[in-house]
Amino acid sequence: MAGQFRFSFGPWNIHEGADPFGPPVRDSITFAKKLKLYKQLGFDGVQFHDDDAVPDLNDLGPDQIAAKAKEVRSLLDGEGLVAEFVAPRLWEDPRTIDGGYTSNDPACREYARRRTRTCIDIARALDTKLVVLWLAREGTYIREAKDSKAAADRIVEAIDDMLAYDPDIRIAIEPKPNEPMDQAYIPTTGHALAVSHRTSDPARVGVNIETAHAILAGLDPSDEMGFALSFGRLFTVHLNDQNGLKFDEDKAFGSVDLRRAFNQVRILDAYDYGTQGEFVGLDVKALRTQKADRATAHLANSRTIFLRLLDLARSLDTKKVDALIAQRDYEQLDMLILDHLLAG
Ligand code: 3MF
Ligand code: MG
Repeated sequence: MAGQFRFSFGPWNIHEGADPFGPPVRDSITFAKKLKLYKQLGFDGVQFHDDDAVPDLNDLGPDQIAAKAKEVRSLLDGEGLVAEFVAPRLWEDPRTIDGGYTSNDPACREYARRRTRTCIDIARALDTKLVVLWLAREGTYIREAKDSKAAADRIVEAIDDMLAYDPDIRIAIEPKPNEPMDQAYIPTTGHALAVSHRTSDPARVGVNIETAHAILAGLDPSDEMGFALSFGRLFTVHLNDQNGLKFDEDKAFGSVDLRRAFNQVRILDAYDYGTQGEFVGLDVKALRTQKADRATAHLANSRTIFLRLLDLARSLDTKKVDALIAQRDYEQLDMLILDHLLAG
């Protein structure tokens, strides 16, 4: 049991602190230097965007992309790390201004599909079969600007294209209700799994549940996880925290609501998350106010909180819990949990 969890984060989680209102406040750290920090911080897996692995990939040919990916693979090997997933970055290129798979422009839709196939090639070169789809701009600011029925059809078609392109690849859709868009087309786990069931191979299409994204949708992250676990489709998670309905904060795990974090750890542990190779992924941002020499503390702290909550999940007196459930004494159950969290 103990120690079975492996942790991952993406290189963007160590960053310069720029936000939409101000410039960077910390120096950049090279990718190779970031990789050296993973093991020190207690992490074994690296999450990638396609261009985290192969910068400027739109300007490179297939051989150059393959060579660069191979180089990154040996960097990983050298550090004893593995790639957890690769995600196509479909929100920066001018051809994705109006979305990728759901763009109204067929040339832009074709670009998004081509870029995704390249992302799959990179995933294979990095020896991972998992592709994460954060559908950043697949939505609208103006309701009448796109056809929501056609958008859902196009997302299904784009995923079918990926499944056909590589028979081994698995897709984890990362739902988020808004930001950057006013309304996203795949806002929740339920939407993602409904899409999954319309694809040619639903078993290969699951979800990446991010704590903050579930909260932004007004939902409880642990219930979202339970729903995905029930379908056998929780392929990965992006643990973090979020202080109410505002911009996506990516705060350290458990830093806003410990009990909500406890319940996420508890459901993951209860249903053997991790035993099929799933990573405990983090998506946490260093605060802009953090000085450079301590700007990785949010990662180590999030991992520590996960492990401490894991101890609490495992030491919870399940007999007492079951007895209170049998008596329908949920007030006392509430108190038992609060006592347990305070004592821990
Ligand atoms: C957006 C996110 C992203 C995605 C990442 C992987 C910065 O709100 O959470 O993290 O998780 O791009 O697709
Ligand atoms: Mg995320």
